[in-house]
Amino acid sequence: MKYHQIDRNLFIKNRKNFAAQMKPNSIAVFNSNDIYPISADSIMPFQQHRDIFYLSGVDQEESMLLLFPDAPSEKHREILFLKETNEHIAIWEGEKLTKERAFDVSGVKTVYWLKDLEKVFYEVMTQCETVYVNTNEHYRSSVVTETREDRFTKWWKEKYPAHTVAKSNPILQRLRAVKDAIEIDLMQTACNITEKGFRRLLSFVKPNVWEYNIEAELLHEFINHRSKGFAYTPIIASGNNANVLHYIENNQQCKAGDLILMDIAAEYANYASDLSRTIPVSGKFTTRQRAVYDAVLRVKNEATKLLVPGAIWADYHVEVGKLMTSELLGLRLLDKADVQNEDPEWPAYKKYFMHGTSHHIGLDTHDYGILTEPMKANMVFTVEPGIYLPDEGFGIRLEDDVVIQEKGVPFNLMGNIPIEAEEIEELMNK
Ligand SMILES: [Mn+2]
Repeated sequence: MKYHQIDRNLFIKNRKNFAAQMKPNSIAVFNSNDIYPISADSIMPFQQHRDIFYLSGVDQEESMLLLFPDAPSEKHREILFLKETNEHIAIWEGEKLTKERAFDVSGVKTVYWLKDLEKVFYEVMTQCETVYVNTNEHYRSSVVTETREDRFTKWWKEKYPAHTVAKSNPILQRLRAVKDAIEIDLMQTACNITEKGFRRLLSFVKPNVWEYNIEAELLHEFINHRSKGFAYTPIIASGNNANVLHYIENNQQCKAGDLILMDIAAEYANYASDLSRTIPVSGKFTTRQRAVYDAVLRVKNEATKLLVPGAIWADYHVEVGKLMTSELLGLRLLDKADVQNEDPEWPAYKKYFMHGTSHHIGLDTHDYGILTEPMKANMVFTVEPGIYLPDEGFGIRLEDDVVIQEKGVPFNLMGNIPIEAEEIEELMNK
């Protein structure tokens, strides 16, 4: 792990909060992700499942966390099962968690090796009535592989068919959506690393650089600051590529006079940041580009103010739609008739701004959070309006990550990252 060790009090609190929601005499289990194969003996870099990470800080494959708040034996209230390590294994596999290190990282006192799992699990299962299963109910999820969690669920259901099941996911969706101060610090670190990458670009971008040159500059800066790299596949889209919303080829040359839309951000300690900026290849916006840019920025600034405790995500989007409609009228991209005759299911502004304005962000870039429930303080959202103009050869999106406050406007974790057109131009021409 490149990141500094996280204060384990975060994980201790997270487990306490989860356990407080569990039914009497129940257990909950959380498994690591698998390491996914490529072919031959090639593998993908490991990415820990965010739920076991959230509840334990264990960032290692083949791990399992078991919570049993009503366990008759106190040492079984929290258990970690880990892949065995010793000095011998360490020579071949590199550093893995010892039982002492696992406690140090997670605060879980009882740590078994995986070879003891069946025996300990049998004892625990004879003492509990309900098992919390960790299914993935994220609103955007579409998973085709069988996860380690799925395999474990199949295994115990076959072996212990008489237990009741309950769902972990709704509890985690609600807990993970509201960030602890320790998490907000980690997210601020991710945003600060992103800022360093973006500032590096402002002096680097010139006509004829290639989109992948920009990607390489960012990755250099991110890894140099203890990030694993991009929090999500970066979008570096010059000219009309900006109008392909999920453009990730990043293989074109940036031409003088064009804009580059970049949706690029670092992760830190598995926490995501999510930034979008749009800059002129030549270091100067044209009058038309600038007019559209400022319109997007005004929508972003006004939309941010609507993220307050009690707001409902869908209603917020209706309000942002009104802000955007008024800007598009100002830019003469829409006229009054377009708005009067609009389909309420697909309002006129969606012709130029067809994606959502905000999503939860945290351990996942599109983080947990139940969108039909009112917003709360310490939820972290992106704000990312855009205007896409294929006929004019450019698209603009601006995006920051903000923390909802108990009172007043959200705190912008990206408040130090240049966004005003003048400042961008000035830094590019220095
Ligand atoms: Mn985003």
